[in-house]
Amino acid sequence: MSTRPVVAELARRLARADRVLVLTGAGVSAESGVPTFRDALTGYWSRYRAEDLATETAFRREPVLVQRWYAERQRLLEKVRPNDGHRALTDLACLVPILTLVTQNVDGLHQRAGSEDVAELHGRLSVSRCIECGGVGESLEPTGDLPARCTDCGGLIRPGVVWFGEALPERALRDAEAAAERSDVALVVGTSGLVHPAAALPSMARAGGAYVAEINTARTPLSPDADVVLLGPSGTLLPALVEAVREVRRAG
Ligand code: BV8
Ligand code: ZN
Repeated sequence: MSTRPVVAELARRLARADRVLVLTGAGVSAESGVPTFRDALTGYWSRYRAEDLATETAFRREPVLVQRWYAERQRLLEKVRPNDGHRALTDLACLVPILTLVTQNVDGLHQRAGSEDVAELHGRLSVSRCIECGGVGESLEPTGDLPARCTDCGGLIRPGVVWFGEALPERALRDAEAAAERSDVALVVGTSGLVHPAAALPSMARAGGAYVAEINTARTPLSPDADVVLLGPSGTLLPALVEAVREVRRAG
């Protein structure tokens, strides 16, 4: 089914919206070459589930293994760039009065595309810190079978992400929930809707009266509660949506 009429209706709503919430997940970075969270465990890592590595328990039990996984993902980030979907969200922010960009991603690509004030619910992969003194900036790359340790206090070095079982950054979550409750339109882009509390934001937006549009290459558990589901890659659909908003504005 053509997405054109759905895009046109969504563009009309965006063009007259005061407040827009955008929630992104790993799918928005897929076209930059960043494996999505569910696809990140390939090759050597395919024997693990993300939930088994992205926890403090796993880290304390096998620090070298967990440091290796994050160090490999950090190295990948040095090779990738924002894609047209990231850039389209930066353009959209210039077309609506208040756009709140909330991401579950830890890759920093929204900021590299020019987005400002991004609410990073799950932290930032490129930041490493000591679990004892909180010192930042040291590499979490293990040396052989020895875990990476803080040169100041000898504590283990961890990635600056939010692990399962850890609380989300208070300010980011509070801003995200406030934006969800007050938004006129909510775009939910490239997320499987499986990780909480982020996954509750679209239903909070809907409860607050927002028009909820999901953009994804596949239907998800969030789809039934969305007003519209646009199936396709965000790197194509988001630029098309921004162009449609511009057309609505030109038509006046
Ligand atoms: C917490 C950092 C409490 C690590 C991540 C109910 C309420 C509260 C908590 C829970 C709850 N139920 C369960 C929980 C516990 C848990 C949870 O949600 N578990 C899940 C597995 C059921 N939640 C937590 O533990 C959270 N903490 O609640 O703490 C607390 C409170 C006070 C004090 C102490 C504790 C913490 C969750 C954060 C975990 N950390 N990341 C790391 O990166 O290693 S989450 C991780 O998943 C990534 O950040 C990722 O972004 C995120 C979500 O996944 P998605 O982004 O959706 O990615 P995914 O691969 O799943 O899907 C990709 C999608 O893109 C797909 O739909 C695909 O179709 C689509 N796609 C692909 N290509 C494209 C595309 N779409 C468009 N275009 C394309 N080209
Ligand atoms: Zn330290």
